[in-house]
Amino acid sequence: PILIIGACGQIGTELTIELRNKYGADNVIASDIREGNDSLMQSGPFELLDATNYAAIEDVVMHYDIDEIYLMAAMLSATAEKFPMRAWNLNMNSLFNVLNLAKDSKINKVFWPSSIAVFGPNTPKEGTPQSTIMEPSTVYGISKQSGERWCEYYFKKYGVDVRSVRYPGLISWKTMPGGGTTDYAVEIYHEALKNGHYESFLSKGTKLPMMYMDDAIRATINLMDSPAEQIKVRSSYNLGSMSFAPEDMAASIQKHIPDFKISYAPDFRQQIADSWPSSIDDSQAREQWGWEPRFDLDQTTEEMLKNLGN
Ligand code: VAH
Repeated sequence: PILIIGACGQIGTELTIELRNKYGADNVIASDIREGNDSLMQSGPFELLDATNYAAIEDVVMHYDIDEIYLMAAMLSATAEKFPMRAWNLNMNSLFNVLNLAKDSKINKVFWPSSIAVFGPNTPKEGTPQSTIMEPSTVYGISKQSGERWCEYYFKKYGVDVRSVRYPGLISWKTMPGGGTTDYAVEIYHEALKNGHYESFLSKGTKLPMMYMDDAIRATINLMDSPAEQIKVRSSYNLGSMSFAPEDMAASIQKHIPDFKISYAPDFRQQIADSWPSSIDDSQAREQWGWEPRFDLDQTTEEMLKNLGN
């Protein structure tokens, strides 16, 4: 069986649905610090679980005979700047708990998400390479860079089968994202439908690597299903699909809602976004485990407006 820690989050919610479709609801245990929405709670087993509590995770692992853990709980970039020590504690101790369960052979495979936030202001911005300068300037980015180093260490030293991707900004409609710098790319669709206007907290020209959630979920499961010998990167894989700025999203939305207007009021998140890459070189993911994105910006816009508009 699989345990998803952080199953109520933006990615966790959709991973839970997809993995339950694939393996059967009773083989996928959802857990989070708080209960989720009705559809999640009614779709299979759920446990209230604090990701920083080793004994509590171990209890769930033993009770359900868990083989694999997807650790999706974290404090994201914008919120982490407001609570640095809480973010460090959650993001790092949850990872140590899961890596140590694997090191002690209580589970045998781990997925842990990294992020383009591991890159910093002096990282090459276009076609950011898999291995390059990484001086993250956010608490979240520092925690993800440290987490990558620990994942690779546990693989090399203890043979822990931990796998990871550096997610770009993710766009989805099933849940609202929580506390990210790329959340503008989700909010814009809600606002476009509600009042035909969106005031973006990132300025015009802020180009970031982004991905539609269906692609991100497919990449995650594809990586976890790949034979271990194909996985040459045990820190975290660059993963890319599209890159765009707020004005590109507005143009895409205007193909469906011609009167939609965007305005700009950059806030503290602008500085975070400015420290991140504009586009990503994900050739190693493509070569080693067949990564291939499917959704571009217009297809994403169609999906978002169709599903949010109902
Ligand atoms: C955030 N959505 O904004 C997350 C992600 C690359 C962005 O890490 O913090």
